[in-house]
Amino acid sequence: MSGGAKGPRTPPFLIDTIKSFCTLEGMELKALGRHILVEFSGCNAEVLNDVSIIERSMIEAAQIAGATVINSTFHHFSPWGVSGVVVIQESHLAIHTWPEYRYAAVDLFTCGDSVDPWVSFEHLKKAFQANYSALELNRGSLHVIQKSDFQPKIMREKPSFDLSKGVQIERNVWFTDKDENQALSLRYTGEVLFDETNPFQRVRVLDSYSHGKFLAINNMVMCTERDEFHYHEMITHPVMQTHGNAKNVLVIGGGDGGTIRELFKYDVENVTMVEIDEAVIRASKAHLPGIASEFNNPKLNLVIGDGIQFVKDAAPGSYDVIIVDGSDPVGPAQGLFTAEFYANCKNALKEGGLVVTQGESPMFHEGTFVELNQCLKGIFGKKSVHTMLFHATTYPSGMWSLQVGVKGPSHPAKDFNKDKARQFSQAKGLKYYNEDLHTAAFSLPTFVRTMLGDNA
Ligand code: SPD
Repeated sequence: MSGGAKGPRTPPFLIDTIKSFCTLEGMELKALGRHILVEFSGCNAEVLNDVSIIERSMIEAAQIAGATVINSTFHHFSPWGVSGVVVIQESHLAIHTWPEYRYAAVDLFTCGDSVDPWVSFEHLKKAFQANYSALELNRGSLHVIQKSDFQPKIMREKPSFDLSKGVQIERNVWFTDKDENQALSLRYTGEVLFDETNPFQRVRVLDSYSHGKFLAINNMVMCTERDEFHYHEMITHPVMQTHGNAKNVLVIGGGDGGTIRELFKYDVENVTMVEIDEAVIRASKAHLPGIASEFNNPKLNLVIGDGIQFVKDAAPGSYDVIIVDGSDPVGPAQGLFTAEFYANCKNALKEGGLVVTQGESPMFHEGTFVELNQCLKGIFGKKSVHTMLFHATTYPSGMWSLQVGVKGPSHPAKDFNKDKARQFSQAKGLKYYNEDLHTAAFSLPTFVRTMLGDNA
């Protein structure tokens, strides 16, 4: 069977194999199983690179054909491609994809006559928007093999699962945040709670086994329910405690809501948040309510727009604290890593004000980490830029930085009220930040000091 623009040709050795096994017209051959080898070509390359879509399509293909799914395991490769198997009570469905060739090799193998593998084939053809060629083989032809009087020493008394109770599919599908050489992976349920691609970026909410639901932008983890407090407490409290009396605060980015949740633990007059992508807010409100809990706060001035332009247009001396809670420097966040942006931030700060920005990782993005530090030093002066490290357990490498620029003489590691910081963190039930960690976060390992030229 073949279709589409150009079906791959069948190699001669395969034709011989097929001839010896397959059902010939007019002759009834009995066999143990049916095996369809499918060549899907001209597929949608994005689909072939998306482990979630492929896993879901393969499971659906099994179920639509009437198979009983036992479990599945899917993996995506770097830099692209997906491999996976759905194990069914009637055998298996397997796939390997080459998005760069818009090609997928698929095996659909079913035993007995209760499942029609061509139904699975039809489903996948549509899902991958593919041209195809396919060959059906009978496996275990009863012309070739005979049943023996095999008597196992130990008979299985019961099936390994009780079909009357239904079968819990065990899925093994992973989200990976990576560059060419390093990665952080979270196993997730396979359910896609939110998935939208807009002109800015792709926004997803997935449900991981170890860290709860998580927000991903462009294949990078932004925050997980389990460890988001590390990041959101550390991007907020050291600068707020250092300032001591911030009333007007600006947040650039931060659409998941975690940073404003922390800010509203203070007696602020107003918080302006400028998020370029409303989909991030919508996804977080719908699926991460524990993080997106303060969007109805009357002191919030929410602006959906370009934070870079907003800071450029801001009146000088408007804010006590500016928090740059952006994504990594790809897509719309790129402009958050420029000298022009931080010069505008400095201009928008009051005297004594502080800007803090997520500063990437000295172990994962060494280049960006150092460049951002140099960029801030160029704007605020060498002595007025300070780097914190904290544990970001779901960002690649687990070691993340926050970089602070101060418009004034204060030193954030030293000039804060330790007693107030202790009382505040206890009263508010903070889980990461405390008065000791405030100072400790600014103590850098020697190799990081060296990277930043701070050893001299
Ligand atoms: N690599 C991840 C860096 C993400 C920084 N922003 C996270 C947003 C959480 N509010």
